Amino acid sequence: MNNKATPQHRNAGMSKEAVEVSLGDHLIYTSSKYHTDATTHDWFQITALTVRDRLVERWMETMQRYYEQDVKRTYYLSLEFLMGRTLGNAMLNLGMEEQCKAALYELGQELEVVAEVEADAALGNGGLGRLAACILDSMATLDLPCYGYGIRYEYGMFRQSIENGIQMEHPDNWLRYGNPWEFPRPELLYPVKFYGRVVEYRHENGLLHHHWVDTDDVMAMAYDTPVPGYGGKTVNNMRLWAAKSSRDFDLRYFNQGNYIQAVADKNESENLSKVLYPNDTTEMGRELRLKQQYFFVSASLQDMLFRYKKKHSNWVQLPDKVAVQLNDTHPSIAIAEMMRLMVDVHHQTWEEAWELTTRIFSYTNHTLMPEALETWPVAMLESVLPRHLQIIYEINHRFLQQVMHQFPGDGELLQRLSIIDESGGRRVRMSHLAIIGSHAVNGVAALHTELIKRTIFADFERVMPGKIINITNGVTPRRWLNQANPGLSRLITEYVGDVWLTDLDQLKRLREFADNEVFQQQFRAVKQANKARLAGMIRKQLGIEIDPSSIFDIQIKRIHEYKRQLLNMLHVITLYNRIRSGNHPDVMPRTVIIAGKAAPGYTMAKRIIRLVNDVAEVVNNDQLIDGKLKLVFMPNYDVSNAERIVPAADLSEQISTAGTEASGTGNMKLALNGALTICTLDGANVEMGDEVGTENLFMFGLSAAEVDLLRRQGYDPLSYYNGNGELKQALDMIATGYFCPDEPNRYQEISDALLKNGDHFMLLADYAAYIACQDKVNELYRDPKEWTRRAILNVAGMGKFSCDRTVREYAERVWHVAPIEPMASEST
Ligand code: B1N
Repeated sequence: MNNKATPQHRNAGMSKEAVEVSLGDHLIYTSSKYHTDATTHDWFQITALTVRDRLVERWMETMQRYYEQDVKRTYYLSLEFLMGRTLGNAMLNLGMEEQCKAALYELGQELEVVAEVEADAALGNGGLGRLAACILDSMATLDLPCYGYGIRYEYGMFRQSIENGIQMEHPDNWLRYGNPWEFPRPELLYPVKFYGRVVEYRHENGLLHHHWVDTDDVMAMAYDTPVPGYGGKTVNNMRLWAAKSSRDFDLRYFNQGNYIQAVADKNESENLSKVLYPNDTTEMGRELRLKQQYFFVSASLQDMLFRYKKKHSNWVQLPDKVAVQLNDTHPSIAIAEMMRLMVDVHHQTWEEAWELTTRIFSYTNHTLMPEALETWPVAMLESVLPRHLQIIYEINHRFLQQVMHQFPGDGELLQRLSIIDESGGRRVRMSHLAIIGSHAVNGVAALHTELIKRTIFADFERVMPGKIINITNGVTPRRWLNQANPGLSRLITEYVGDVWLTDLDQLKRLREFADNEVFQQQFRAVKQANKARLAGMIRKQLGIEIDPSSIFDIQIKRIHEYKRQLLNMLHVITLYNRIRSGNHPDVMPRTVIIAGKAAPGYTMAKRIIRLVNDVAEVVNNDQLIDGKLKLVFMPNYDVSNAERIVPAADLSEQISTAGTEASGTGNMKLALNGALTICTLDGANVEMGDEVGTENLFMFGLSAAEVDLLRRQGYDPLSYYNGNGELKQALDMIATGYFCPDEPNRYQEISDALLKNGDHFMLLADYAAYIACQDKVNELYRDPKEWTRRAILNVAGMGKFSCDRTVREYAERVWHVAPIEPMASEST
């Protein structure tokens, strides 16, 4: 390497002694502390910096290599990156864990304790944000050039506590102790415009030009975080933008001598990156949210065009150097922004700009839920982004023109396809903009893709057949198996080698050991140890004693009616009634664990959390139950808690109404860690069944087609209620306040939702099948060998669900990018 500023790799075979020296240096020169004064936070900070130093070398080398080779880069635009903790992952990827552990030990510290004080980077709500994090991990591991672009929220996903059974939200001040992984780039600033008006003038060449003027500007400042791949050769960049007030904006007031107002306004513009919206699969049309979207999109596009311009003098090659993936519609204003930059700022013709734009962009759809499909009021766009609204009109006009030629005389088709929804208050449909402006649109599981093609995007499938494709989600086996479950990882490696870390299909070689008694025993011992550890956590955190030999029946995900935590509760109450009746001696001891956050404004979801806690209070303290059934609500579900809960699961609950969960990714993590799945035919569950054999899953309930048919025929929940004694009993207990005698009608709305208001998610229709399926779970658990055999077959069948496979599909089918071989090591 000829660049003198690039350090030589010092990390090759970094010894325990070298780590110790580095820790000592950072203790003095970074923390300015004596050994005896250092807090656990200090130890974390200096350990992170020691690891970071090694990362930075490879990061700079990677960036330089990309620059020199002028590679095609993929830009992953996402409003959410749910990264969790970084230290463990960074050590694993660099192969430094043993040395760090030993060096800290020499200094009197436990790595496990030190690592626990790292705050999660919780810049996401759930599956969509965690998928973005998994995709970055795979991109780096596969040596694919990638930049994650998003927002550096000052406050991430709220912290949840439970007080008297009720969810309380607390701000997530994750940056309070500093973030050792980020590099602020105060020099890397872009202006982002808002509001103002558009002036037109005719250029001397006769073309009409548009100027967006009198805007309120906010500056976007970059913070970079290294994203290492496994093996640590490629380290990509995640660039998150923070809002800074613009000097121009302030000056207007300063000049008027209004100092206080100027400083107050400065804070206001910095509110843009203050906090993550805590809504998962439900959209709220707030102006601040639209501004967040445009803020990071505008900064990211300016940044990528700036990078391109360093190597190119015209735009012809842009699509050969840039691919942009839109993580749902949240960043889809990027399509209008790219057109604006190309046409207004860089003076390309509309046709040239459109060709470039559609070759660059692609869009992932993550939901069919109508309430999650983003639309913005035309009036709001007109005020916040007036030029973009004009551009959207023009895109729409040209698109509809083309459809009109293709399908003459079908006015309704045009209305349905239009970006502008004219029914009841004019709104801009962002998914239509995203589809029209992209060359590929994908769903996230086979069933989901079929459904979007048949329902919400059926007209697009007709006018642009082939544009919608499926790319099934996946999860990174590095975090979700190797890091989260060292016991199982070691065991797997012992039997089939460690290639599974980067080639998860290798897990299929475990099939030959599924009947092997020694392997089964070892597999069970690992699960037992993980369950004991979780039982310890629950005892310590909640003071609840659970039986580590009971079935650990686990549902961890956002609380949402479509995910049907309530159906799970109906089963718990049914079990409770059966045990109390004394007529069911065959019920195996079971611990039902539920965790997840409810959006703060989602009343029904918060009510469900309260019900779980009320039921738990009654069940866990009933002498007649004699410990055979426990119900635990674990507060504050996040990535780090998931890493402890997932490895301890026997049973994974994936029970959404068929046709509602786009994919699910928790389903994959739990099965990968040896849980058996009880599930509906929804999302990626269907493909999990294909991979492991449906005989090795507990599948039940209506299919998506049956749900649809039943709804059309007229679904009557009362007929199920009246026809099933156990169901009636369970529902009556909820409705009459059995679990809340101090306020008997506390759950009236829950009962009404199911019995009077149509039971939209068809819990009652699926109840009997669910209970029958849980009975099979109960039976199988009596037979530990058979249970373990199936659990092994589940792990063995999870190869497909590595997000390395997911990313390879995007790379080949959507982004058209190839791995960039790292240079041979230059270590001395
Ligand atoms: O995306 C995940 C899927 O596995 C889940 O099935 C799906 O529910 C999830 C608006 C969303 N879809 N839509 C969102 C998140 C935040 C927001 O403000 C919508 N999340 C999903 C990954 O594909």
